[in-house]
Amino acid sequence: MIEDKQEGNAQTADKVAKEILDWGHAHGISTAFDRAQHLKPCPIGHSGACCKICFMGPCRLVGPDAEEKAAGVCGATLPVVSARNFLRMCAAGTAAHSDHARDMAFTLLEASTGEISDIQIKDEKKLRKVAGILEIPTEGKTKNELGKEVALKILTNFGQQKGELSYVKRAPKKRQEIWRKWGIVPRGIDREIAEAMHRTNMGVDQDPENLMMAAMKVSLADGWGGCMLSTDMTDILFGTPSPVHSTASLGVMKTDEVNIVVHGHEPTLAEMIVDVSTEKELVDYAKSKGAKGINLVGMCCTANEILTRHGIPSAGGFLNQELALMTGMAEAIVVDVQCIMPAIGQVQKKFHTKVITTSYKGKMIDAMHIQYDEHRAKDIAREIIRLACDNYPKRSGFGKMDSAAASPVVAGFSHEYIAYMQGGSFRGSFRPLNDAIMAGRIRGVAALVGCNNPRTAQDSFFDYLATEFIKHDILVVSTGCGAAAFAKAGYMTPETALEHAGPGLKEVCVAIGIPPMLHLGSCVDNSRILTIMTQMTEEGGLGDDICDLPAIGIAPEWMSEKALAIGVYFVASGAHIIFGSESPVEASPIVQAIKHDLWFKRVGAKLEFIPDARDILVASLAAIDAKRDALKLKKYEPGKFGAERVLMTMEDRRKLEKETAKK
Ligand code: NFS
Repeated sequence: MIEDKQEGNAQTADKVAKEILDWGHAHGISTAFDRAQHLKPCPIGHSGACCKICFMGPCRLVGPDAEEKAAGVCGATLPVVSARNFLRMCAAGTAAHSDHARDMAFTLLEASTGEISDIQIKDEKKLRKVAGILEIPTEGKTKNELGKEVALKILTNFGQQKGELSYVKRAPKKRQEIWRKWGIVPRGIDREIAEAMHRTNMGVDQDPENLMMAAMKVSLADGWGGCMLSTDMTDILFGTPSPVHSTASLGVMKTDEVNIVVHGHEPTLAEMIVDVSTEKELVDYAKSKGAKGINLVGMCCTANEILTRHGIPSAGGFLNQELALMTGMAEAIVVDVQCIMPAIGQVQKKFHTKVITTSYKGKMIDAMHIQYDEHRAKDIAREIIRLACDNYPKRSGFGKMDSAAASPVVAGFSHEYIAYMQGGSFRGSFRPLNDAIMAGRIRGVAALVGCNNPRTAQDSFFDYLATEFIKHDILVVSTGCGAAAFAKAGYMTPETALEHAGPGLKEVCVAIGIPPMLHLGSCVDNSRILTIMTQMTEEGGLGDDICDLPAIGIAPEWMSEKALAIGVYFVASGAHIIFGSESPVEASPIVQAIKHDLWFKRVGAKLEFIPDARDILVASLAAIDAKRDALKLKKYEPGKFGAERVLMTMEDRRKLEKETAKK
């Protein structure tokens, strides 16, 4: 598949998606996979050399010696233009995650004050923990009193004008000092986004270094702001995930049930649909329309949210959305915000599927709109389900109608659960993982995250890198569409460790009964990886800052501005990050050097773009081994480990917990 991709032959490594694509080709339906082949990217914009921030242009800074000689009408040079474009992408990504977080904060507030009756705080333990981090006294307060205070405090993080975001202090001490030294501590989320837009306006910031430091600052507002806050509030409201079994791929669609696909990002409406979809009255309604029941499935990050909390099957990531309609079995696809292809409005016309938009922020001309209102949350969820049921008899028979096999998946590895599985409720910590890394049993950790992009054969880079990593004893953690890729491929089961993992990683996975690839949730849950890295650092033995850890982050098939913001906040947090594809600032060697060398000098990490999957693997292994060397850890040799504390098995843990509970 990697060879196919290099030759430009294959469109996907997802077997079920391929069957549907083939069916589409036979029936004259083109999708993003086909459009990507026909529509070549503009090489000028693709490499960051196009400036369109004012109406004297667009100015396209091309030609030999463009970096030295070319300039826009205003005199903006190529490095300024590239850095400005880059900063704007990071600001947009930050805005998306953070606006989602803002909505979660209002939901938490209204759930706490009782203005919303359909949603209640589910994880009080986490609420109290978060309140502690926010320095809100918890003594003697009810969960709703506390929920209100937490929500209000979080809301101040958006409009705060001075000072530091509340969660900055969750980072390792050394990291905080680095941020303060370089002036990149985010003050308020909205302030950083607005300032980034101002600075990139015509005639403001004209220093590429300064612009690229601002990219780190706004992205930090995403990671330690929007994303982390959103993860915490979602856990508080809907529960902190722990492992659940489910299935993944477009094979989750059922031929004889009402299929409802929930797609997008904000989990609130999806949670309501999950809640009411099993109500007898609704199931009977589905049956009255000739269906055997209601089959709810997720897509993109909404899928990850309801998969990790409820075990709802995932129909896959970003590139599967048009294909879900092409099954001819989707009665409704319910969308809110982000990563929703305008194309589904067109594809729907060929099928009976109803595309239902639910956010005033994200309407589509060809869709029907049912505005989500949390004050009537469950009623709206019921209305949507009934509508889908009404649509069931309208199936035309056109579509790739047969149910393909879906892969088994174990998902739901929150950072809390990962600590728990390394020692139970009373001794949960990251010590065993750190010890296993120090001893060379586990070589390092790789986060394989981010989107699919039809310019890469779907999932091919993910599949190749993940299987190679675990073969080399590298534990893989994943979120977003990357996690969906592994779930669809059937890699997220404990059995994968037996089949594919190297000897050290296999031992660890077998001892605690986990897959070698851990599903951590949606893209905002990349913040869980920040927390894990911080906890590993604080645990001791692997340096005292995130940049010391033998770890790598990779977004091999990225496409979204959100992915870029995530990549940059990880770099600013000290993690070495590699993106697949060409660099969006390729045209400017000066800006390339800034995100590589200058960032490395200042924050101890860099952002690389490497188009070839095999080169990504080589660079990743080298980076992990270099970190091991710098820490003077035992040289990694497959099958040869140093002494280390033995991990508790599940059985030991249960025994210990019983004994401790007795006491
Ligand atoms: Ni992330 Fe989620 Fe997927 Fe990319 Fe889009 S769904 S927020 S941006 S495409 S991983």
